[in-house]
Amino acid sequence: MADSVSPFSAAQPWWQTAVFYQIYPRSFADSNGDGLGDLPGVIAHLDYLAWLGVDAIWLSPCFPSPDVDFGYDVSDYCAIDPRMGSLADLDCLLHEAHARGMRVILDLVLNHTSDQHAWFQESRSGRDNPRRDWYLWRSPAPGGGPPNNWQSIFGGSGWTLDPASGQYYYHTFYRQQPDLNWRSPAVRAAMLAVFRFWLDRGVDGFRLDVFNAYFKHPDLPNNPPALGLRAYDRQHHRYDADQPDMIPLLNEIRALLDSYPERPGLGGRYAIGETFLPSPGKAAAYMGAARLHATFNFDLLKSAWRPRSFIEAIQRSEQWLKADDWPTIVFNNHDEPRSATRWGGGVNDSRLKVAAALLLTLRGTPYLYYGEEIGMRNSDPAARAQVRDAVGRTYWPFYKGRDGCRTPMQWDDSPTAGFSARPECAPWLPLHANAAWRNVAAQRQDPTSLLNWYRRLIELRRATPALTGGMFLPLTHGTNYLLAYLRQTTDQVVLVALNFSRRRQRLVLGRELARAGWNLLLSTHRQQPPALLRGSLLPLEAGEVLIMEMQ
Ligand code: TEU
Repeated sequence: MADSVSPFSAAQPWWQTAVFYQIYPRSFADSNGDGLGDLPGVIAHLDYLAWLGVDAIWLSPCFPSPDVDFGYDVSDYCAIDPRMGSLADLDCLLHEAHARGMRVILDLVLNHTSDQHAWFQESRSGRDNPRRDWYLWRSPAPGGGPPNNWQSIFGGSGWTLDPASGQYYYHTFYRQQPDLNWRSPAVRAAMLAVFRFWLDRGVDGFRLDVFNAYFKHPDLPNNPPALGLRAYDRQHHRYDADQPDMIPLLNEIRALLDSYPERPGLGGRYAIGETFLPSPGKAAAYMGAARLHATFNFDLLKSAWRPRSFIEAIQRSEQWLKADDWPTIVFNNHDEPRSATRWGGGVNDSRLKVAAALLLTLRGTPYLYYGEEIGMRNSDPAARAQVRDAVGRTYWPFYKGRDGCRTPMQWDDSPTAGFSARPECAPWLPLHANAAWRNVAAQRQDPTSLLNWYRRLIELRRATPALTGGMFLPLTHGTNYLLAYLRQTTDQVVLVALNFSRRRQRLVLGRELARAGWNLLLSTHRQQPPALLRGSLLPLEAGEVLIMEMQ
């Protein structure tokens, strides 16, 4: 069965041609009516994902967690949070996903544990504990106070004093997320055992949370000063991330992944890293045959809604990529305000259709975030007291935290929007007010909906080798309204033209392109390829997406 639905060419590995879909399990579907999403909820919606055309799922953490950082503070790496199900449910999810030709990758948060993890409990129990050096403990600086100037990205010093032992421990994130000491051979071995535990169960790979922060400089020197708004940004993170030791570790992780034989219809195991404090250069440096398959850089996500801004982000990335590197295209995740709110511009989804076309026709692996396909909007808490994501309380009202992009998936117009099995239950985060009309059920029925547009784009991508594997050749560079490019293999040339503006525009085609005949593959506005004006001007309606194949 897997083979019959596989779009993958022999030349490209599955993870390059796949469309990924990130599920934030707390918010996707609640099968037992406790207000929190769970694994059976995910299983119940696999047919929906298959209908949409998704090839792989990234599951945000579903391990036991005290929820200080909603799953990104893990208290046991080899178990499932009982509120979300069991190991048997995870096995069932893998089985059901694989039966549909879909892979599942798990989110490993290995830079830090929860302070409730047994390892940290032991480590903090005394200076002589054998696990003391599993974390970064240091005595106060000579005059007292934290050992150095490192900050927590979530606010305040990165060092918290443990009064019992008189020493500080370091945490890049909340104080309830102590950083592990990856220089300890025992930690390294324990973590590689975590990889093996899940690989042996059949998972298809991992997303590695802030992997490039695992190692800190062994001497813990002060970071040099920089210009920035937050205290965290007022230093160069020279010593608290991106240490050379990361490369041999990546080599080892990759060798471990590659030691698992390819499975018929599923292929090899994969790892994508979330680059901490990303730049295109860094993201490229951590990618490679003996490193990670892929890394996130968030330049496209951070782009303004302007063709020039996107083109520049793509060029910045391409300039660093080595011949065999493969980009990742991502507009949304569980940390950032939803693109529909950043770029959407009102209730009309036409801009989101342009964004979807970009996501699914650029060179690289597209990652969708749950609800993006129906244009879910951000929904920030109205008052500080309602904030669940603590960083939003720290910086209120300038930054309201990440709750707004984590609201429950909007399935239908029932009381919990179909999120929960129990209609009277209160979901862990309030539903967006637009759930009554912006939902999967309504959009599935409407052939002009954003949801059906995503589905058509994914289908087209699957059927069009130039879109999955072709070169990217930009046709527009500095224009304010139009973004156009070719995707090209030796056998196929596809032209993608996007009109970002609210007016009709004309794209100037070069002589060869103007002379060619074109078949329409997909358009938001028309059934036939447009007639060229004055021989070489391609007309585009306001907000139009036009994808054509050269005859
Ligand atoms: O995020 C890392 C990261 O860089 C975030 O601190 C980001 O800057 C922040 O979310 C913006 O508000 C990863 C996870 O994606 C995030 O959910 C976790 O909170 C964090 O690591 C700690 O595990």
